[in-house]
Formats: sequence, structure tokens, C-alpha cells
Amino acid sequence: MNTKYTEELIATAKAIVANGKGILAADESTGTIGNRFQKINLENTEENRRQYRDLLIHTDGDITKYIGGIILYEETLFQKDDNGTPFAEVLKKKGIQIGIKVDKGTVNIPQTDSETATQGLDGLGERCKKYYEAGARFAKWRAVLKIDVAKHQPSNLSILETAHSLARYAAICQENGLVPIVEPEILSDGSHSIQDTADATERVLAAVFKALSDHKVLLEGALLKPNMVLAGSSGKAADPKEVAYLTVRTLQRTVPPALPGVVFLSGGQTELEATANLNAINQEPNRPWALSFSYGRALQSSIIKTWNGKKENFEAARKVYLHRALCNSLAVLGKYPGEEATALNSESLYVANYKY
Ligand code: 5MM
Repeated sequence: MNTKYTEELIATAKAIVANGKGILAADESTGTIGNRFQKINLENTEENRRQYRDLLIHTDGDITKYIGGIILYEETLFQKDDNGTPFAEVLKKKGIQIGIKVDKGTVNIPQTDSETATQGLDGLGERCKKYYEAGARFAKWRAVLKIDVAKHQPSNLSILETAHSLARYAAICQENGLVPIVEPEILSDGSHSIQDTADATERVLAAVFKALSDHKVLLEGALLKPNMVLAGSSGKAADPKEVAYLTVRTLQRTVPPALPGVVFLSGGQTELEATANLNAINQEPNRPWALSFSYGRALQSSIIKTWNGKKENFEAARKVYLHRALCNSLAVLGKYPGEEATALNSESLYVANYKY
């Protein structure tokens, strides 16, 4: 696809994942952030959400070396900090690219066993224009699939629906100057083997890239946000070497080298697992793309606990954010030395049936 935005799309996608940078996924919808706040007994008010996002957005120092982009929820994009400066302006000054969640959540596909379709295509072009004007330069749309080998899930219908809607979304974003992050998340729920996840991920990604090609999406101006290839969450976790080998092999089989970057979701892994697996992935041979992170839970869990809803903990929480971002950036370079496990960084972040 060639539009007036072509050069800008290519430059933005590259910048987000340049030199070991990754993405902070801070785009929790109101219900999801409410679940996070519940853990620290904090009321889910607009002001508390604004304060928390202020904590993240106003983190200074080396953060711009590790974080190339932040995904925001629509509410945050139009909020201001305590001085009345729009958050978008703060991020722009730092050189952190602004992302926006544009999907509107999932609904069940009729006649399937709770497989889902993602909503939000209607009016998407108009919304993208508005977000671009507000400073956003990339977008995110999350499709959710699940594995149940006995039930032949993900079904062909679920894969076709995912591929089609992600491709339509990506084309509409690019038409309006936003780099699309294409996120076909296969949930880890279940007792399936890591090989089952590899097979399902390969089928899904092959279909997604066929649809992106059919819809003439400019791969150089897009990013992929997939799950890592992990064993089902109710079984024993595979070691990072095996995760890395199967994850990179799956990408090699399905993702064209024209795509500048793959930014993994954390999918319920602990903070330490998500970083260690990313590091192992970046030690595999033959990686023509930047392999980076776009973590929600695995970047924010210990920040939220340290913050605990109190302004006086802002600085301590920002230190935790800087530390996790540094560790993940080192993992992108394959140079993460590992860390001691603590109660803060090793808590399971798994949420059953994570599809809100
Ligand atoms: C940060 O959470 C994002 C928005 O979630 P909801 O739509 O449920 O409110 C979510 O899309 C997130 O970016 C992905 O699930 C990846 O996050 P994890 O926590 O798996 O890294």
C-alpha cells in the first residue's frame, strides 16, 4: 500500500524497536485496569487511572533508551498531567511514540464453542484520524484465540475471522498514518504441549500474513505482537531454550523479513519468565526482525505493587519501571544476565481465559 504516510509509517515502525527498545502496553481498558487496582485495594476512578498513567508517562532518565513506544487507552490519550500538559505532549517531547488501542473488545462467534471475534471496525477510519491529530502514531488491535486439541481449536473459522479483521484493521490504520500492531494472541489456557502451541501459532500466523498481503498492508510499516510458543499453562513450563527454538522457528516459517519487528505479549508469564524467554529468543540464529517486547502485565505488575496507589511511592515505582525496562531491553540484545527471584518479580500473572 502506498499512501502519503508511507515514509512516516516505515520510520515510526523502525523507531519503536530500534536499538533494543520495546513497548509498554499501558492500554488497559477501564475494566481491566480495575482488576489491577483491586489487587492494591484502590478504587477504579478516572483520577486514580490518570495518576497511575502519570507515574508511567513522567518516568525520566534512561527510560527513552529502553521504551520506544507506549500504548494508551483512549481516555489517557486525551488526559493531562498535574500541570495541565497533555500526556501526548509529554511523550512527544521524550521521543516516545504514542500508540492507541483501537479495538473494542471481543464477542463470541455464534455456533462456536466460545471462540471470539474482535469488534471495532465500524468507524475505525474516523477514529484513526482523530487519534493521529492527537499525536498517536501507532495502533493496537488484539484478536484472541484458544487451543483445545480435542475440540480442534483454534477452528478454521476463528483463524479466518482473526486474519480478516486484523488485515482490515491494519489497512485502515495505514491509510490514516498509524502503524498497526497486529496482535493475534493465542491464550495459554490448557494442558496442551508446547508442540501444540507451535502448530497452532504457525497456522494462525500463516493465515494472518496471507490476509495482510491480500489487503496490501505495507509490512515495512507494521509490527506483529504474537504470543511466545509456550506449553499450556496448566502443565509444566518449558525451558527458555525450547521456547526460544520453537518461537523463532515458527516466525521463520511464517513472517516475512520485510516486517521490521515482532513485539511479544507476556501472556501471563511472570516478569522473570517473560524476560528470560525473550533473552533466549534473541540468542537463536536467523532472526531478520527485531524481536522485542510489548508487555502489559510483565512490565507493570511490580510497578503497581510498589506504587500501591500512593503518590509518595511514585519515585520507588519509577525505579522499578526503569529496572524492568532495562532488563527487557538487555533481553532484546540477548544480554540479560538474569536476576534473583523475589516475591515482586516472580508472581504468576496468569489470568484464566484472558479475553475481556
Ligand atoms: C495492557 O492490556 C492490554 C489491554 O487489555 P484489555 O483489552 O483486556 O483491557 C492488552 O491488550 C495487552 O496489551 C495484551 O494482552 C498483552 O498484555 P500482556 O499482559 O499479555 O503482556
